[in-house]
Amino acid sequence: MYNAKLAEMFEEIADMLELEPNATKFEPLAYRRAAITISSLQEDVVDIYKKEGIDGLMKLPGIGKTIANAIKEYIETGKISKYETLKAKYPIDFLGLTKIQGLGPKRIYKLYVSLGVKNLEDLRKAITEHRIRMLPGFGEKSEKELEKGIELLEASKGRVLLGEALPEAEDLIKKLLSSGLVDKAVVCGSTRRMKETVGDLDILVISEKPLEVMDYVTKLSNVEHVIVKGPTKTTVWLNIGLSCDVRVVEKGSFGSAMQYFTGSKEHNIKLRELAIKKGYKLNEYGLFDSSDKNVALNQDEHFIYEKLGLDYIEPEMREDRGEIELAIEHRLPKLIDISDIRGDLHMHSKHSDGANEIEEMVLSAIKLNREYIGMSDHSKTEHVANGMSDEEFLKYFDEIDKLNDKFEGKIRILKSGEVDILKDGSFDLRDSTLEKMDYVIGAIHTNTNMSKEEMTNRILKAITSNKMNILAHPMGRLINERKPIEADWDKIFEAAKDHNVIMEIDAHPKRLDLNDEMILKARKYGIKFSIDTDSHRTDELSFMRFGVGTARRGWLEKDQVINTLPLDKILKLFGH
Ligand code: DGT
Ligand code: CA
Ligand code: CA
Repeated sequence: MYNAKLAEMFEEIADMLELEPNATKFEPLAYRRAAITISSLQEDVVDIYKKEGIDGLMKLPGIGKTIANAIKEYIETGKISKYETLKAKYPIDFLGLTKIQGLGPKRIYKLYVSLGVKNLEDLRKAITEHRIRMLPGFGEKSEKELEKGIELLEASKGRVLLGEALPEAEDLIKKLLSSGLVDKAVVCGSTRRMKETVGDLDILVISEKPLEVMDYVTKLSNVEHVIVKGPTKTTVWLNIGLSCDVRVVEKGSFGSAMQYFTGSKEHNIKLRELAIKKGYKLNEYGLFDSSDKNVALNQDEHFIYEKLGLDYIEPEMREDRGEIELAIEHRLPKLIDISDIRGDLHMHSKHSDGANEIEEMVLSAIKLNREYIGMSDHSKTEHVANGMSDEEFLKYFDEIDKLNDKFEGKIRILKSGEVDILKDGSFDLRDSTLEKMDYVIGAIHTNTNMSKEEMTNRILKAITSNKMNILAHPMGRLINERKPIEADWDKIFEAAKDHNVIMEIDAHPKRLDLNDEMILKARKYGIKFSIDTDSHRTDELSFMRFGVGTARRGWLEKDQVINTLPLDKILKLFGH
């Protein structure tokens, strides 16, 4: 798949255009939009181009003639001349450097011009030699922050977001299944467990023609190079910057192999110990009794758990966090399922930093069979996100009223806002504006470096004000990029329980916030959760599954998640 590579090139073109004195403001934006469109496409751009040509490409949101032609050029020649020209002028690794918190194209260029920094390696050296603190506009504080940014990046090295890994795995599986060479192909490992980041993909295949399968895999357009190729296991490096193990197994061992390669390792170790206690040997080939007979031959995973005296454990729970003990006692939670979801309470439109009109978001939600959605654009403190004033919110609500008339019987659009919780714990909108909302989402975006005590008090004040219904992305982290805020979560969850404030599970693959561990902690307080996509464009409404996966990793059941409720019940919950 060229999608990921192209998206990266467009991002870099945008970075470089931002430095071009005679480029308009619109140009870099257009390339960034195109990058987002392409990276979230389900289909390979090559396939779109082959089927429908330039016109097919131009039908994609945010892709005009210039960019469609650039895609064509890349497919045909492997190069984009605009990229080459700019790159000759700015020989800098923007992709690597922009991953560091606090570094945008302009600052990167400054570092290049004054210190010759071209990549991460150079940057690290400049920090060690204390050359950055001497630079005007940087100083000692910046130098230390860049150092921290590099540490964060190193800690996450090589792990790719679930939001990128899962669609890639699905694409590979689709191709394998359509190759005519395989009977079955599934994804296992951390991807199947819906872990927020993935170290490598693990794909399991049944086939009578393993050699041909491996030939087929190594030639796929997703593959950058082959790491090892063998008849039972092949490892390839994918264009998206992730390695992938493909294993071909015997038909009779498929269930056992699926159980084994789904992991986690810790879960498997405990399960194997249990098997030994019961007189069995468990491995990727089967479950063997004392006479070495595979009792799980031709059986599925469910059989293995049952044979060991356990209830079936869903993949998202297999982390050795107490699930095996519960399965023995038949006390496992019945996990929430994506089909339980009825609404989506957090999304943006062009009224703040979203890419689509409210109506486009509504149509997209109808396609997903949502019974209701909540429009929740930003409030005024979020200048960069084009946040709205009190007056603008009133017009926003008028537009929602009109759309509710238009879509009556099809979907209900709820009025909300992602309202900034200021430094002192107050909101940046008037009470009269908040009262016009069906429910209020509070969020922290500014002054995120407060001390733990100050931050806790700020959030507690917002919770106890009784003006807020949902706390958005409570931890405020961006996976691999921005650390979570510091706060006393026990106090916050306790107050949330007392004041009926709902904790969000933001389903955006960069956020997944609350994360699994925090959900496990929060659920003990008996509070409720809302799984929201925080969509900024129509195609992001499908992020719901990542939020549901995270909720399942946090052991949540349907009745702990408010957006599984029908419309009337959810309105009642919000006090209407
Ligand atoms: P990742 O790739 O770091 O995101 O995490 P996983 O869980 O996908 O780990 P990976 O790819 O190393 O291995 C896939 C599965 O194979 C793992 O979840 C469980 C199984 N596995 C791997 N190594 C071992 C092992 O040494 N013992 C046991 N019992 N299982 C293992
Ligand atoms: Ca893996
Ligand atoms: Ca692996």
